[in-house]
Amino acid sequence: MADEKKAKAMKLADPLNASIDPATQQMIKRAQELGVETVFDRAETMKPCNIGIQGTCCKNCAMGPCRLPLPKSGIEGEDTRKGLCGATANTIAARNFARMVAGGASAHSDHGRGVAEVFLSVARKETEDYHIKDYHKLLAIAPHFDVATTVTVDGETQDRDMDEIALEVAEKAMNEWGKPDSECLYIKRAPEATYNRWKELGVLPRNVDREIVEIMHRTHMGVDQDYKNLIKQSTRAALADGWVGSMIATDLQDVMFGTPSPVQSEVNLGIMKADHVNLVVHGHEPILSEMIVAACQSKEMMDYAAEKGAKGIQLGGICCTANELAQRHGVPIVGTFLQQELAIITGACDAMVVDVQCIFQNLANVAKCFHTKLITTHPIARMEQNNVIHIEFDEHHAMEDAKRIVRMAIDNFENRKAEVMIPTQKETQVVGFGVESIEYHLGGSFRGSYYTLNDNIINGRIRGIAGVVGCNNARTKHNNDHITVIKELIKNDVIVLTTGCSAIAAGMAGLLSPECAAVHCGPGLAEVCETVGIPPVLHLGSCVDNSRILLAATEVVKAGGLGKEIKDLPVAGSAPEWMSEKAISIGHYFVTSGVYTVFGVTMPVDGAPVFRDHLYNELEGLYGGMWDCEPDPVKHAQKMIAHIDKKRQELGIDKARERVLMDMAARQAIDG
Ligand code: NFS
Repeated sequence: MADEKKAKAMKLADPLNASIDPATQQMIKRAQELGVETVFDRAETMKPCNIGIQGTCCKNCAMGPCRLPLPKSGIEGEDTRKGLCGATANTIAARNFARMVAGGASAHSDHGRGVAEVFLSVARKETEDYHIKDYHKLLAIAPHFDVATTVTVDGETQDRDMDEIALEVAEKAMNEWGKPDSECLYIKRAPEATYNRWKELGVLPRNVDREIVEIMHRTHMGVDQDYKNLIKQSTRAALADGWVGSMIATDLQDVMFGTPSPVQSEVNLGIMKADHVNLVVHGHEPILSEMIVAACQSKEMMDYAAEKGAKGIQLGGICCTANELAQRHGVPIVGTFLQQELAIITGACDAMVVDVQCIFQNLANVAKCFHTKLITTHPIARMEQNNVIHIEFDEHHAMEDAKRIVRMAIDNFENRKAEVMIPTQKETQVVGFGVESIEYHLGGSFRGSYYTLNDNIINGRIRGIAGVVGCNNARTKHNNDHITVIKELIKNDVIVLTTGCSAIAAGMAGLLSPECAAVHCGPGLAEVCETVGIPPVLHLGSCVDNSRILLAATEVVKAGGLGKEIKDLPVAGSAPEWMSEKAISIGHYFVTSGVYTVFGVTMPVDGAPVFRDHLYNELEGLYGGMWDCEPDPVKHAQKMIAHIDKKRQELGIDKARERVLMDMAARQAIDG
């Protein structure tokens, strides 16, 4: 009876309004037919809290929660709103913002620490399952940890022993999280002028853990009550995320699992196969999923699957695990963050293996309605529901654990209960660009460098560079804002670098293929893409790989002609459908690295207009970058383009673009 009432109270999503993707629409409908609830339906039933959304609800002590919404009529004269302790709306919103940065930075950085720990076991030769795959990358990153790659013996310079280098890199990397003195070594990877700016402003991170802990201290009741000072600490923690924790995660993953280079793959629910064992990996850390790839490819597992009547094993990924596996192995991507429940609702998901971050607890409830085995693997991320299996993954017996998981999926193949319904939609995509491959592709085969990219920016064929990243959010139409923003940018000759679920969305819409340049790009960008054979939207990996975007921008600065800092470049950042605390940390390190960054949906700052002005305007005077929020995706992209044009003008290269476009029009007129 109670259940019936609940079912009646539950509103259902309109599939056509919920997503722009036909496969997603089809599966939402399917879920509703089967009576299985999804995030799309819950978003209809539960609306966000009107005060929380403004950022002005404080629950940091038990005298509250104190709620300070902005009066409908706005504030006239002095803002007298305060909590029981006297905390102003600015303090409350800034504390909440800082805690989001802390949450996001800790998620990325703890992932980085996990990678560094595995790398330390590799360097100490304590594991047989992981190895160094890319020695070249190891040698490239060693100097950034102040690790020498050569030694002088009898006055002669010799290469240093690789094992020694690896061990020292591993130890120095681990130190970045908790060393007692000075500053993080990796922060020096930023352009020199930016590093000096941070030093002057007093925001150089000391070590990753300390900056996160200090946010928790400062935001405790009765500590930091100056929104500018709170944001200064948020800057330290966010820089520690982007330039240290996340960057080390990316680099050491490349060293152990290989630096990505462009590879073809497929994306969307249609990659699942009815006659195969479907194993879906979901989460973030490639430590586990790399082993699962190897296990799935082993003859032992393939034979076992055949024995059980399956035509093979189809491995697929969701969220950033998907990006990690796609960029290194071409493993197909099942979908974005919002499609995780839908993968199970196909009825063909024999096992879903999760590690950390972005995992819906409702997966367990959905899995109950099907035969799917839901397997948690990480000691810090377990689920309370009793149908969830926990297999704790350990780098010391990684392959054994991976095989156990794959075997469990194969054994489950014959247990499918519901009728299988897999949408047919899937797209071909090219993924796996990185700092190194952009250099190679845009530098041409004779000189690998960023000069050619810079030349094309200076001569105006490429108007600027945009980073479009981040999540999906059930408060917006799935993928709509990502795709609208990206299309608007490339139509205006802005090349797009993408990561995370935004990258998956781009793949699903066919924007990660070189062929799409002719259809969607402005004439300048189309010409560059066609000449070098790249897509106008470059997939740079997972969310920790936003560090690749920072480094690509740094390379552009180094190649010359476009200013001394990232803030001088014609670049802009965007997270059109963000939802996670990680996105706030990413946004803040982009802003304080000098990038104008626009978020979609909403920003939890509207209840504190003075604090909002600090983020949206005042930060530009300090760092050259600033925050903005624009939920309308076309206006969102236009704001980014306006900023890019402002930077072109400041650099004195605005006229070049007019010339190049005129040339092209003139040329087309002749051709025609
Ligand atoms: Ni990024 Fe990756 Fe996706 Fe958002 Fe979640 S998967 S780390 S947080 S939802 S982009």
